[in-house]
Amino acid sequence: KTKFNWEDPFFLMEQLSDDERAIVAAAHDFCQEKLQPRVLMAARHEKFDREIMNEFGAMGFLGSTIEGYGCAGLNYVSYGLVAREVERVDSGYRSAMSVQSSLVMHPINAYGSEAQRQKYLPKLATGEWVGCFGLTEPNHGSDPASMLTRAKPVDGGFIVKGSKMWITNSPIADVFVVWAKLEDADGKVGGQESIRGFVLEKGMKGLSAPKIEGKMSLRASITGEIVMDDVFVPAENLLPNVSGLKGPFGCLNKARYGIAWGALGAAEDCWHRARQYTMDRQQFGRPLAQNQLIQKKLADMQTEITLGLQACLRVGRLMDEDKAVPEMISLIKRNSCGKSLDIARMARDMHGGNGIHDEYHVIRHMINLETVNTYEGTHDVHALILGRAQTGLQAFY
Ligand code: TGC
Ligand code: FAD
Repeated sequence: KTKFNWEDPFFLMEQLSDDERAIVAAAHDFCQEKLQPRVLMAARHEKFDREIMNEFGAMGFLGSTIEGYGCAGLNYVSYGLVAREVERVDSGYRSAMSVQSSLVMHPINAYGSEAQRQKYLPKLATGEWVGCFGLTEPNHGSDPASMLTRAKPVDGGFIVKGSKMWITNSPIADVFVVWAKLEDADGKVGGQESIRGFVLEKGMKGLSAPKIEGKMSLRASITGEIVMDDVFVPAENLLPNVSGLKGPFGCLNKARYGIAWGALGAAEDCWHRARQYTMDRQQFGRPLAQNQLIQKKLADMQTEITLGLQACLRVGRLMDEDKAVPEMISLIKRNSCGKSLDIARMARDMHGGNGIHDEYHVIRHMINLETVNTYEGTHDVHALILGRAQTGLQAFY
């Protein structure tokens, strides 16, 4: 007779192939054995351990959906399952992995020349090189079409000028995928269709990436600016096969999909910790978990996580069948982030005073999820994408 499994109510694991289950097991063990013991001090002291990128590389986590060039060639469901395991430990570690995979390796693979693929992908796959993705600017976040970064054609290449803000991995990056508007011969730029991708490299004259200090969220991930002060970029570093916002947005589709799985991993960690804590802690002569209010919160967490994971699996299967469209990804990115943030706040509350201490982990997830709910399109921007798709009415402008 079928029994209810409180941790996996709809038997998600049974819906996976043998290979996918093996990937979950390997990723889970790696994350719990190698990442979990480091995260408390990393977040407390705001230190990203660069070595983690090489360890991700050795596990096959970097650019894992790419075929060839030293990449694992996994399907999108597996990519999501790995993101969930990494983010069960910390959203910052998942960030480092998803930027490298979806926002740096994917555009080089999808929009780059064969020479660019050969040059960059193998070293990014092992973690020997770290990459970052520069779209957001100090004054242009939700509206990247208004970006001010410019590329001026010159003999043999381009002069790139501008600055990017809030860039994951930039202070330690070797490779910078940067989006800029290409000027015409008269020094003019058109609309979003003039946006092009450029691959910059550490050491180029005029390029710097200062760290942003004082982040209260995602402290185990390193974030910085990208400052481009008339950087000469050789012609062969232009990504030749895409122009317009569909270039960066094509990358964001992949990363947002991974975030949808990942955020639920963080939520699961909060749920499991809140359940255990309230079963162990006694108040008024009985476990906290014996109170109706506490059980309702646990039931709400279980419900949202279970439904959210089924949605991620469905979209992952559609991605693997090449049938997913961006609105589906907006729906799950928004749902997973918003629900996970609510769950983390609830778990923090259920831990009482202890909940504000980092050794109980829930407050770290909670403040991380504030970023996850904001980056890659805020919760409200994804609502507007979905609103536009069902009404045909543009609410952004
Ligand atoms: P819009 O008119 O909607 O579109 C312009 C062109 O882009 C195409 N497009 C897409 N293509 C592929 N995938 C998508 N998801 C696409 N969305 C749009 C569209 O078809 C059109 O192409 P074409 O050929 O017809 O010209 O552009 P808009 O300016 O109205 O955009 C509005 C809006 C708000 C939806 C968009 O700008 C948006 O999504 N804003 C959010 C910005 C964002 O997500 N930034 C993320 C920065 S990277 C980051 O946060 C990394 S954190 C990483 C980590 O640490 O994990
Ligand atoms: P704004 O766009 O100024 O938005 C502020 C508020 O206004 C939000 O609540 C938003 O929902 C709301 N809003 C905006 N427009 C509308 C509208 N039309 N209608 C209603 N409400 C609206 N970017 C990168 O390019 N690469 C990275 O690697 C990267 N990593 C990041 C790491 C961290 C830790 C953080 C915090 C951010 C990162 N980002 C990165 C930037 C991130 O994508 C942006 O912060 C995000 O897109 C929001 O842009 P913004 O901060 O400029 O906010």
